[in-house]
Amino acid sequence: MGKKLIAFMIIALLAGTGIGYSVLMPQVFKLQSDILEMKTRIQTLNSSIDNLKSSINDLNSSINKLLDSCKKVKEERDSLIKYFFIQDSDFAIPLNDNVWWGVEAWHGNSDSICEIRNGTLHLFYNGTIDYEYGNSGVFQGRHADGRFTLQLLVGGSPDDAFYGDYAIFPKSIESGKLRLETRFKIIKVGFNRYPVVYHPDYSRVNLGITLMCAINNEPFNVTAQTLWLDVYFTGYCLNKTHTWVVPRNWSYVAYPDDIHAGFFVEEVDPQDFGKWIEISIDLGDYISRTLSLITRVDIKTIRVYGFIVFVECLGAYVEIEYDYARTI
Ligand SMILES: [Ca+2]
Repeated sequence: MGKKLIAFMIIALLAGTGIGYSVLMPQVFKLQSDILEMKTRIQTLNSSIDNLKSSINDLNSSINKLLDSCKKVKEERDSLIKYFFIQDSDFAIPLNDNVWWGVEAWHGNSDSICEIRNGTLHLFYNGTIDYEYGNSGVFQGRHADGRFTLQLLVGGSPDDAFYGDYAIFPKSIESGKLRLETRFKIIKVGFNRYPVVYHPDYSRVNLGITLMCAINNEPFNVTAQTLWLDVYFTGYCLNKTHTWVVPRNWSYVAYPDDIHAGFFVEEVDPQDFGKWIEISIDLGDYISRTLSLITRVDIKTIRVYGFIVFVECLGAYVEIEYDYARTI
C-alpha cells in the first residue's frame, strides 16, 4: 500500500469518529484569542504612539516658547547695553572753550603740557618722581575724583544716542559691537630715574584710554571700589641705555584698593616715533577680555562714568600728539 493511501484512511477514520474536531478546536480558539489579544495590544500601542505624538507637539511648542523668551531676554539685554561716543573726538576745540574735555594732570608739574591746538591734543609729561606714576591727559564725563565735564553721549548707536551719566556694559560683549579708532604721534620718550616702587630696574611710559567704571550696582565715588579699565595703545620700559616695547596683548590686573586692569593693544616701535600711527580695535572685545581677568570680584555689569585719554610715566618722560580718538 502506498503512503498516501494510508494517510487518507487515517484522516477518514478520524473524521468519521469526530476525533479531529475535538483535538483541533481548542487550538483554533487559542489562536483566535491570541489574535484578539494582539489586536488589543496594537490598539494600545497606537494609542501610546498618539500620546507620544501629542507629547512631542507639546515639547515643540514649549521649546518655541523658550526660544521666544531667550530672544526677548537678549533683545532686552541688548537694549540695556549703552555704548559711549566720544565728543570732540577730533580735538577741534581749544580746551579753554571746550565743554567736553577736562584737563587730567595727576602729579602734574611745571613741565606738564595739555593743550588742544591745530586740531590735535598735545601732551607732555615729565615723570620726575620715583614713587608713583603721573600723567597728562584729558577726561570726559565724570571723573572718579568727583570732577565732571558735560554728560556722556551714550546709546545703542551714534544715531540714537542721548546725554546720560554712564554707559553700561555686561561682563561679556559681542564682538564687532564697539570699535575704537585713534591716530597719534609719539614725539619723544626718555628715561629720567629708576623707580623705588614696582620695579627698580626700569622706568615706564604708557599711553592710551582709561575707562572709569562702577562695578555692578555699586556707587561711583572716591570711597567706592572704582574699576580703572586701561586700554593701552602702546607702552615702554626704559633704562639709561635701552627702550623696550611692552608686547601686544600683554595684560594685567591689580587690586591695590580700587581695581586696575587692562591690555596693551598695539606696539609702536621706537623707530616709528615721529610718524602718525593709526589704530582701530574692537573695544567691546577688550572690555570683555579685561573683565574676564578680574576674578576676585563677581562682575555682572559695569557702568562707565568717564574716560581719560592720556600719557603716563614713572621715572620717564613722553611727548605725544593725538589727532583723534573716537568710538563707532
Ligand atoms: Ca584732529
